[in-house]
Amino acid sequence: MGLSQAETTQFENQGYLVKTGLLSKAALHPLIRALSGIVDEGARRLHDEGKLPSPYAGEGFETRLAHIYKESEEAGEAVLAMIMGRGGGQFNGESMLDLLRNADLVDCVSDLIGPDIVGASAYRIRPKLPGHTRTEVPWHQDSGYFLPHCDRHLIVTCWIPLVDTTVENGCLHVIPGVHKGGVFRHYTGGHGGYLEIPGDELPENQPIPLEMKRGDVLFMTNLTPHASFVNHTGIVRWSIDLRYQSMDAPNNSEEDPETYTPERDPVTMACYPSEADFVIRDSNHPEREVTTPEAFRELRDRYHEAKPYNPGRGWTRLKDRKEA
Ligand SMILES: O=C(O)CCC(=O)C(=O)O
Repeated sequence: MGLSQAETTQFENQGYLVKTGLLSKAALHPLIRALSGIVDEGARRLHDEGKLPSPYAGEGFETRLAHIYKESEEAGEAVLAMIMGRGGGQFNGESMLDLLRNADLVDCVSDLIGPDIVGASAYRIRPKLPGHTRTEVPWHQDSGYFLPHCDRHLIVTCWIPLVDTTVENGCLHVIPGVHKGGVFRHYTGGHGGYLEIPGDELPENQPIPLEMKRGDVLFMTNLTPHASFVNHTGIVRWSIDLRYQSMDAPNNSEEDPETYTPERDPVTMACYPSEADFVIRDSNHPEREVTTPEAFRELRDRYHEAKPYNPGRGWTRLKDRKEA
């Protein structure tokens, strides 16, 4: 299907695009089933250990983790850690790779960055629990997390809700039309431990809340400011965010994590060296594509265990900020 000319123009001008109904139920279901399986495993274990009075087995994907957290914050946090560990990219099962390689999704990405595509290392799973303030994500641009020599490259974030999202349950908000102005100053130690652009340093353009249905996909640039706020409903606002870049942008897809050391010149590094990038499409060398769950898991685990050096960007701590 891909994107129409009008859609790519909207993306280029506004820095974001919501493509409605892109992903079918069948495309999302295996990941939802796998995530439900992790919640089930955690709930049963905590119940067996006497840490949860009920495993809430009768509850569905949207409500089970919310019930667990409401019953016991400690149990809820334990299940969250099973899903969001390793900075959010812990789950590296087959259904994640299948979604990362989903042809409808990647065709749209290809219309934005070209035919040869690398999956950018940081993908995240985000169960935003009712009333859980730590999973509010403050204003930032994804480039705030990437090394500065990558600022001129387009790295596309695909934000994919796994339930319908609304202002009430903590949908994503974006600031449109400011992605051509470079990277704003970010600070470390923001809300929830995330990077943060403080309110008085944000551009003046009005933020837009993006209410989306399951199946819709938001495409945004690495320079599009975005944030999400507290979930005031009783369901879990599940979403994932995946990232893609052109093969021409710096990446570590063919590199050894051990080559990432403090002695190495940062401008030779991948944009986000902490995790493994992986080839999604290579028109000249399709054999380089990561297509099997075994290869995907092995690559992600190898990087995780090696803990490659990431020099970061040296942002100031929020508490040391001097008012402008
Ligand atoms: O899903 C959210 O609440 C935040 C997502 C986000 O910050 C991102 O995709 O970079």
